[in-house]
Amino acid sequence: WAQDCQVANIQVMQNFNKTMYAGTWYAVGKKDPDGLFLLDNIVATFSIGEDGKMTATAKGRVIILDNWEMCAEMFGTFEETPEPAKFKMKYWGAASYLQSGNDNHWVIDTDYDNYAIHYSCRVVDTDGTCLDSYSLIFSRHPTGLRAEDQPTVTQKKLELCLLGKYRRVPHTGEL
Ligand code: ODT
Repeated sequence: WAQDCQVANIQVMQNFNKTMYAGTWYAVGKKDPDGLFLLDNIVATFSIGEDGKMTATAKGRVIILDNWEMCAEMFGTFEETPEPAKFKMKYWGAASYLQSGNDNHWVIDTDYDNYAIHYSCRVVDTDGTCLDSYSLIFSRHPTGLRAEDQPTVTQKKLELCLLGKYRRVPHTGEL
């Protein structure tokens, strides 16, 4: 298998089914981008509209203005691409001082019922590797990943060239 760290060679979920992906996911692991935004208690809920388009809301604890902590309510719309598991995510916050932007949103792998691995490269370096990425490990269960899903997730982290770069995302039930 190829682990050359080229963004263009990253394998994504085959035959991605957004209807099965819909619903609530709890972030249990995160590799942060430059300029970290979402800290912990991150929960994302995906929906498919009548027009077939995917949208999402996300909540999480954030730090803004360097040291102000709050619970952020975020919204996202997803533009499809020729590859079903690769989206463009336009996002913004319920409040104007929250982050907004347009990121890649790739679903690397999921079994739809237990785990999902998300990846976003914001800046591709001149050598084709990623200069600024973030990635979330999602579970359908706030308590974390099932033991049997951990080897799969570890393998995907390795393929993303991000093994060892994730931190645990706690769910303290504060939100
Ligand atoms: O935490 C960071 O530093 C980067 C976070 C990017 C902003 C996320 C905005 C969420 C918009 C609505 C929800 C979408 C669900 C997304 C799932 C994964 C990406 C966060």
